[in-house]
Amino acid sequence: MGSQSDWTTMKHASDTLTALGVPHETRIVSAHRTPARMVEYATTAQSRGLKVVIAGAGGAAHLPGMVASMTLLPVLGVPVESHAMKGMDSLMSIVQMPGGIPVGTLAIGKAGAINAALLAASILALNDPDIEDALDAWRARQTDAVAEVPVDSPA
Ligand code: RP5
Repeated sequence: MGSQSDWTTMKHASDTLTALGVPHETRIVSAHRTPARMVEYATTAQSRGLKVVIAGAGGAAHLPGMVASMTLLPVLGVPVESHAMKGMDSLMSIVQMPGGIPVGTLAIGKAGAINAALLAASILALNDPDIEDALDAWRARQTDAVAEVPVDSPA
């Protein structure tokens, strides 16, 4: 993620990966404030054994696209909700990649962070039956949690 301030959102990706038993690391890597760290992170990600990168950033969110330009790993982008534009700036910055360098872009905020983790797990599950089983169980729990009849919320 691009900043400590992104962690509130990106923690949902980390928590989802943990729930699925997917080993992962969490790092602050800013395209603007720590460009050398970003280059080091992106250019060594594959050789360190990473399989998928989830990059969350807000505002002029260059991080996912810049990382994608420096690795062949799949990069999933999470637009973090900004104060000024409610994350529309983040979304447009991440989703509108010119043809040639793809970033798989998720929804703004918490939903995008959770779905980035689930999509990363789906990619890993292609070659990992344990993660496939964990995804199956996660979906089943989600289904079981949906009531058939709505109830009133407490006032
Ligand atoms: C981006 O700027 C980060 O991804 C963050 O979403 C945004 C604001 O960062 P802070 O000013 O809160 O550190 O680079």
